Amino acid sequence: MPSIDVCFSPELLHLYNLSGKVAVVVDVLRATSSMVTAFAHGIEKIIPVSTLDDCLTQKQTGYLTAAERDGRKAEGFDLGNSPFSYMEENIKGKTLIMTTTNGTHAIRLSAAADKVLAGAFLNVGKVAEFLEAEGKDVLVVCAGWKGNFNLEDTLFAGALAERLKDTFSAANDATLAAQHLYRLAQPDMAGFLANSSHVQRLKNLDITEDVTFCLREDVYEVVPVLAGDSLV
Ligand code: 3SL
Repeated sequence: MPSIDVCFSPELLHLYNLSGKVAVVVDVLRATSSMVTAFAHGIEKIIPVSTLDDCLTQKQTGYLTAAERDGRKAEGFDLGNSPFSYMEENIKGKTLIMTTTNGTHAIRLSAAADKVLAGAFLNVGKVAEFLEAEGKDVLVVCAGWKGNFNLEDTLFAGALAERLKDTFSAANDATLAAQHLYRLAQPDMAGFLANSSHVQRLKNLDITEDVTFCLREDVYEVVPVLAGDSLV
């Protein structure tokens, strides 16, 4: 039986061997939720980059740019990091170069895996189906916040492990902890996360609708997969 493991922060990735595994990178609030929303609304390609400079230098005619730092849209870019910005008609068929505080960097750091997927509550069911079809060991890479643990990405890891509990074994205590937390949180995920750091950070920026939306499960059927430098 393949196993599912959880890396709580990109800073811990050096402890894991990604080779032969499928990495599911998650940044529930909000990078991977926005990416999944963008694909569900017809974006063709997303190039995740780590820095604001990379985002500008890789821009080509017809490409859109998106940049977020510390929760705010960065100056000089087309879009920020709200999933609601990716529900617009004008993103259809476009390529987006995107940089966010944690999520895009976590994707770049996971590139050594056999496959890299973008996961979110919004597409958790489809991610689980993809992983079952693939049948390889899985590492959920939580984007966290600037190297630190966060609750929302851990809850996603728990949700995914729950969906896969009959077909994947828990690799270790990290997976079991994520599953326990998810079970505790599930009756009221928003309430469970109310005092969490990033929910508070976004609340201070008056961003609350995004949080409610990003906690919804199985809204979209897309699974963004890294192909070279781009999610497709
Ligand atoms: O850290 C990230 O990658 C972002 O998702 C953070 S925010 O939700 O846009 O503030």
